[in-house]
Amino acid sequence: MESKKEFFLECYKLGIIKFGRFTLKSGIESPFYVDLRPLASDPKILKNLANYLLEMLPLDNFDLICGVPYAALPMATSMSLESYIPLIIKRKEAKEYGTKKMIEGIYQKGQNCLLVEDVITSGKSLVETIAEVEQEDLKVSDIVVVLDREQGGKQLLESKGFNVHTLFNISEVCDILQETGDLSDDEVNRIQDFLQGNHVQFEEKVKSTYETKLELLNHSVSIKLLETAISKKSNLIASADVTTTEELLALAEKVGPHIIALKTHIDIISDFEYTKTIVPLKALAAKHQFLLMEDRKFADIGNTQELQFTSGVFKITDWADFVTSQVIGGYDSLNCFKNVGVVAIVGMSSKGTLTSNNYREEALKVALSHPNVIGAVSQNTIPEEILLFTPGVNLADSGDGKGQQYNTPEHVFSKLHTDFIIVGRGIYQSENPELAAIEYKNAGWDAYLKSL
Ligand code: 5BU
Repeated sequence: MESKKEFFLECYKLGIIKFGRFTLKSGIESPFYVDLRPLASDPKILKNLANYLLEMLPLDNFDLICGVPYAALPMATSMSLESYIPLIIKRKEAKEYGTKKMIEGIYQKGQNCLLVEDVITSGKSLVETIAEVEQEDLKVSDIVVVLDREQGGKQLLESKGFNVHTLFNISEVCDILQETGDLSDDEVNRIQDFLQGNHVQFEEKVKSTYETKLELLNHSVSIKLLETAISKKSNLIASADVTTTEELLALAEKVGPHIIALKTHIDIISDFEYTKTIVPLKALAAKHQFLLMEDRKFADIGNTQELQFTSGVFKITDWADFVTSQVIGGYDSLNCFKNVGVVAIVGMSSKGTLTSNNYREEALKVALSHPNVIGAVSQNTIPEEILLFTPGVNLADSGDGKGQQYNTPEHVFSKLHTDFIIVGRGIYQSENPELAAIEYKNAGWDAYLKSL
């Protein structure tokens, strides 16, 4: 092979680095812009690149190769072809249907996976990718990078104990291009100045403990929920989607000690009578110290919601500690829920839901600004100012054949930073609902601790 310098110049000819003034994603103005994707369009260069990268590495250490999507995918593929180390593919987003797998390909737990990245800046996407690969019980010890922008990412990863191998860094690239006359001395100085002042730090998002949230939040229902979670070491809400008073009370009695709240769909109880259903239910809630969450999903104008909340046979206002509501009726439609907490429906768990990015963003604005709102139901992370409730949790199934999509407690805590999991059929349809509640309580608590 030619020298590394000659090889770089060949790559440079493909237009992978541009000099001038560029505004980066972060808003920072940079004197250079790097895009290594053109390398994949020249087969000879791509093959040589793979071999240069492989040459730097202790290849015996790796069972698998994985590229960080998307630019590094062809590089990882070529490295796999040249080295016969099997390739796995990391998705950018989990599959919408079925398994929610983040990694495709054949692999076994405990295998060591080499990560390939095209450009390293802050190290953010690598840190995220590593977490996702480790989530599949794979190990990561080494990362190979084509170009280091020398903005702190390499040091960050090294401080976390990873070996980071870089083929080129921006300083040596500047030297080469200064030598060939492609870059003037002035330009080189400008780049050096930029690099000195631009070590990008990114905030690794950490999940707050229930104790921290307790200090942060002040709605009485949020406080009660958090205090109950801490004292019971539970973040479990059981969804009692049963259809008779007898089943409802029996379930509440069994799971009561292990949950922080019981979620009802009170309108599915066929023999509902306030005195026979609600009075004993409230007694059980007091006995076992759990809150009552009525999953009414109000979705009307304020006046109608107020009537649905206070009147009819259910008189939800008299007994529920908190209720769910759509926010489709707008901010004012939530004004009537003065004496309870509101959990706003921001995103739904069902396949094909219309709660798109755009909708969720607007729904969150309402939720975050309304004083009655204590939290949101969503399948995405939300700001810390309100609590996140996540249904669609099941340890055994990935769906129900009717559109429900399930995740594990582990997934919703580590990925969504949820606060509370909601489990329905996983508990009430189990042969022993009490044992199932304990299992979900423990799984939820372990996942919470792990996510901190
Ligand atoms: P499951 O049996 O664990 O699938 O029950 C989930 C419960 O959560 C059920 O009562 C639903 O009405 C509720 N739910 C949901 O599953 N997904 C959502 O997005 C919303 C509510 Br909002």
